[in-house]
Amino acid sequence: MFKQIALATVALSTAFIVTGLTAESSQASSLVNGDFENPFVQDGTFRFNDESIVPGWKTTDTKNHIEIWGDGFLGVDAAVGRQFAELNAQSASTIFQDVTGIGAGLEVGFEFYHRARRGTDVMSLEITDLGEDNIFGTQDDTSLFYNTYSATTAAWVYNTNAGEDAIVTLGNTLRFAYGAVSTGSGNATVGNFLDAVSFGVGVGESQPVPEPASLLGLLVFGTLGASSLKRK
Ligand SMILES: [Ca+2]
Ligand SMILES: [Ca+2]
Ligand SMILES: [Ca+2]
Repeated sequence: MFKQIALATVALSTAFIVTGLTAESSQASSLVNGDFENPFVQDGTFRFNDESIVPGWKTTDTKNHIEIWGDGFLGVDAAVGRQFAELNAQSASTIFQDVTGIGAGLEVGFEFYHRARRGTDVMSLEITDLGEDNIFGTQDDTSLFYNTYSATTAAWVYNTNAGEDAIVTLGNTLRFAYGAVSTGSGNATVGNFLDAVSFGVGVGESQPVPEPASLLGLLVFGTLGASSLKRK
C-alpha cells in the first residue's frame, strides 16, 4: 500500500523554525493539544477527563475518558511540558484527531514520545484518509500508515517516520489515531504513556526529494511543542 519513494533521512526533531510553507499545506489545520497540557492536572496527580473537556482529542475509551498525568505521578515526568496521556485509561483506548485542509500528494512526517508504565508496552499509530465522504469507517477510507511501537519503563522513546517510506496524502480529512495494543502490566487500564504528538506536511510526491536541509524548511509541525522538544 505504501508508495515506495525514498525519503531522505531527516532529523525531524531538529526542525526548529518553520518557513516556506507550500501553498497546498498553508490552509491545513493541525493537531490540537498534542502535548496534553490541557486541561490542567496538578503535579504528582492524574485525572480521568471526559473527552469533552480535552481540547482536540476524542477517544474510544469505554467511559469516554482521556487519562492525563501531571509531572511526577508515580515517579514519571512528562517528556515535554508537564503533562502527558496514558492510552490505557478505563480501557485499552485509542485517542484520535481528524485534520482537514491538507492537499493531495503531500508527504506527512510525524513524531511522538512513548513510554511504558510496567515492563514493555506496545502502542500503534494509524493515519487514515477518510475518503471523499470524510467519514471514518466507510468503504472509501484508506489506511495510509500503520505501525506499532514498543517502549520500556527506562525512558521516553522518541518515534518518527523520518527516513522511512513516504506517507503520501490523498487530499481528504486525515485521522491520526494512537492506540493501546498491549501492556507489560497485563492490565488494560495500566500502560502506554504518550506525549509531544505532532506531524508536518510538506514536499509533494511529484517533486524531487530535496536535500535534507531544504526538506526541513518545508515541514510544518502540528504543534508548537515540536519546536521546543526537550528530553527529561
Ligand atoms: Ca506534555
Ligand atoms: Ca490508566
Ligand atoms: Ca470515509
